[in-house]
Amino acid sequence: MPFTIDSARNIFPDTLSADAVPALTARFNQLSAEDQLAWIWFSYLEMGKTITVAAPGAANMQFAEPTLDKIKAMNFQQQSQVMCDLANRADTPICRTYATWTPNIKLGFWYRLGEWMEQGIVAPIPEGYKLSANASAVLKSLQELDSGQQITVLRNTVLDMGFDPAKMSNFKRVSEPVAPPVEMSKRTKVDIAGVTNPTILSYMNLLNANDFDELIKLFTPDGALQPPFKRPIVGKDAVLGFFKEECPNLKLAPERGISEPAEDGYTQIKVTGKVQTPWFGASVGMNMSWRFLLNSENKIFFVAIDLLASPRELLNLAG
Ligand code: 45D
Repeated sequence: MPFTIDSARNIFPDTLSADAVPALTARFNQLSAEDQLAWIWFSYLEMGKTITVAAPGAANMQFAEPTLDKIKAMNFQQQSQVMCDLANRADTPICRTYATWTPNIKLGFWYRLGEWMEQGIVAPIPEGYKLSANASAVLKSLQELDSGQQITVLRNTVLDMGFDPAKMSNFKRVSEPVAPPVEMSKRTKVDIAGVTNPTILSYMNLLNANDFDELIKLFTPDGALQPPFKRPIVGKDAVLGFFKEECPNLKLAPERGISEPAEDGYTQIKVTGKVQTPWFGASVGMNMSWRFLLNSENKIFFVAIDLLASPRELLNLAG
């Protein structure tokens, strides 16, 4: 029987992903809006002791700027209300605008608010605010995770805020302009122990070069990509859109892999290694795996990207 997207999701079933991330995100979502904001503030401060967030690029900020200006002009009480509305996913103009932004615009927006809170321009979390027992327990669980898992939880909490796009009739996504691909002479090449397949090497090298128009040519027309903890994104157009919105300036550092024949002339390849996000650079190396299913023409029919449960999983290449 030929592969379907659903059956492809099960290749290399022994891959252990970081279940603690969705579990903690779900617990976070049960907290009150006040607790959520204070929780993010405390975890952000806590993380800041060991890792630093890089300032967002101007491209990520231009669409958030008008909203930020409005918030800056408000009094503390109104500012606190806006932040609570975002956490409550309320139906307000700002929550609707927020819903149209890409993840990087949302993160840039909160980055700026965080700076302003520190500088006293935006209402801070009240001094002496005491987290509920529940929120403290969630914070403690976060502290027990590795830094790659911590920043993923933090990213999730920010992305889930704002009005629900599914409830918006005239929803139109706002994306920042895509950065041009890295110049040929400045491109890097990965080496993967155990993998010489040119499609896999090109996938890594083209993604590292932000060359998404070439990258998408490696996929079959009905090909799919499954990001960590997400449903597969199906079809070339949708996958290309995702690359342009969420993948600029990632750094993929695959280390090792295994390649095996599968049914119908397909090949399944698992690769493990590190990924850096531009937000944290080399200070956070996320332990990741890629599970590829290539058709007989060496085109990508499916790839799942997983955040791994532990560094030990980097060595788990069992089919
Ligand atoms: O509420 O091969 C305050 C794919 C307090 C593509 C605050 C990939 C109040 C294919 C502090 C102000 C993309 C899948 C808030 C590979 C308040 C592929 C602010 C993987 C919110 C490899 C909080 C890519 C702030 C991966 C500013 C895995 C928080 C990328 C900032 C992962 C948090 C990227 C930030 C991650 C988190 C980025 C900046 C996990 C960034 C996380």
